[in-house]
Amino acid sequence: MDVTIPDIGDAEDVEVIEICVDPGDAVAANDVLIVIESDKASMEVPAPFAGTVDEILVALGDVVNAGDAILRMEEISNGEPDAIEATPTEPVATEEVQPPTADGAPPVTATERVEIRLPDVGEAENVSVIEVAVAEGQGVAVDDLLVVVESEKASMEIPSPFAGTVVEVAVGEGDDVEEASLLVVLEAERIVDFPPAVPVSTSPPEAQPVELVPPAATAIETPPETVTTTAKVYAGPAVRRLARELGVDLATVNGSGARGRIVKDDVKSFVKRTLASPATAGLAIAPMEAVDFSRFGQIDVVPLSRIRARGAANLHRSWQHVVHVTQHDDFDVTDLEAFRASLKDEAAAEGVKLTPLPFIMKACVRALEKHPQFNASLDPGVTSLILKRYHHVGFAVDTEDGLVVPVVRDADGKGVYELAVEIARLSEAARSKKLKPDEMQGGSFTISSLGAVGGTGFTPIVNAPEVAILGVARLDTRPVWDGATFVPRKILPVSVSYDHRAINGAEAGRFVVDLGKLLSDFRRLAL
Ligand code: CAO
Repeated sequence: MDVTIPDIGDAEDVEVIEICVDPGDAVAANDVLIVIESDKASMEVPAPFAGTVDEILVALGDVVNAGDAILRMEEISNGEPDAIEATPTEPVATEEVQPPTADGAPPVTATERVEIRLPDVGEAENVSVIEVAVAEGQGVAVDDLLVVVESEKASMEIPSPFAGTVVEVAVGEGDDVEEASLLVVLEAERIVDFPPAVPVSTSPPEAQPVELVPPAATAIETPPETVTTTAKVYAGPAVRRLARELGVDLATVNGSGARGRIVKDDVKSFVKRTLASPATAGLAIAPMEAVDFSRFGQIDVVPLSRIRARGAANLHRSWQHVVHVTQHDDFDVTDLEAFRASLKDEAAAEGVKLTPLPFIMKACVRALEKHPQFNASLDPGVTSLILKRYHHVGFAVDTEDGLVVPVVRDADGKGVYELAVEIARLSEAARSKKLKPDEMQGGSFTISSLGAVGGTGFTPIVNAPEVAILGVARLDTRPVWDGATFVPRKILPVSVSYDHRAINGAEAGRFVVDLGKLLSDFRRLAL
């Protein structure tokens, strides 16, 4: 059955900004399927019924309107998404069972101990409890959050399948768990439906077996880096993503939604309040005043794409946090260019476009290996430098929607041809909007090359939380004095911006000199 965009009021041409499910996923009614965003608001589109996702009919960035089909779902008739389920024990009725009355057998309440266990977590390994939202003795309603677990890729909320009282909390925050691990024991209330035609009896009838069908857990995409949350947080994926983008710790936000659920407006209000508070006012810059430029002449107003808007926020954050210093240099790459020219046809025959960038990336990785503080991040408290043993090198790609930074993973294990192929593949994926999220994450150093565009130099902004970035300008033939005469040499201007909190000036000088030696004489890579 097709699921369509519901009535979205006055909004038209809204953008799909998040797809929360994959084909094959089992979802419960009201689980978020996709998130759409107009220029005024974003809206989560929930599953109208429990079922299995057959096919997704939209892609990120698609523009949709009310009535458009977004995905195809197969309904599970009894509402039982069997792929995602807690594992209750056999229900055992207790003494609170009441006999039915003769006149219509009203439902009666029974309680039973139910063990809530970790559902199937797919191929996830290293699942740990990041949040325990209930305590022993606490009453819970259906769907109240019990526990949140997190793997390297996703976090998963385990809601209560029944109303009742928590009699045991079997896990604590930080515990490692696996499929079927006991999480919580509930004294669950359930309604016993007696058949209307049950004959009058003087003794209580046996309780009818009741199928205990917990609702599906809700998968929440998180970035690969570990998010540590200590307080109870009840928020959907879009809200968690917004909070991550804005750097808001959801544990400190009050939720105004049902059962204290945090909605996007809560996060936005929190940011506004924080910025306005005296504690942070000293850091805030006076806001730009809105100017009506049309008073001075004709204007066009072009809304920023999401990529551009997000990029702007990230750049601003880097600009404010990182203590930038930029070191400039000119490398003599005459020999490297001759080498590259000699390989160009041979590479082209293998379908490889050999630009200077893969050579530069190769040399960078070697320089990073020698100067690990450039392949690092500062912890947020600026108490330690986290040196990364991996070398995932990001590179800036200019797309029509704005700047995108795909990441070449394990660049240290790749040769120049492999790097060239990977750079071409990732920049093509970036331009055709086909980059996967994990192809833009985990970078440990970035290169921004404007060589094909032009210019003699620029000061790149560090791609925080990385601590250094290499800017490459256009290589040019210049007259260089060789001691006797001027000779034509190919000169590559570079600029390395770094976070002065992590790297001192002398270290930066040595890094740049070593990089220059590698690019001036590529044979050094063999040493
Ligand atoms: N000097 C002179 N010429 C250069 C050069 C340099 N530093 N770097 C590349 N070139 C040449 C290439 O050799 C190629 O020439 P041929 O077609 O004759 O071989 C031409 O410029 C085009 O190269 P390219 O752009 O196809 O490939 P690339 O490997 O140099 O770069 C990529 C790939 C994705 C980095 C680039 O296409 C791009 O998007 N650059 C913009 C990055 C950017 O916006 N940075 C700013 C970020 S800060 O706002």
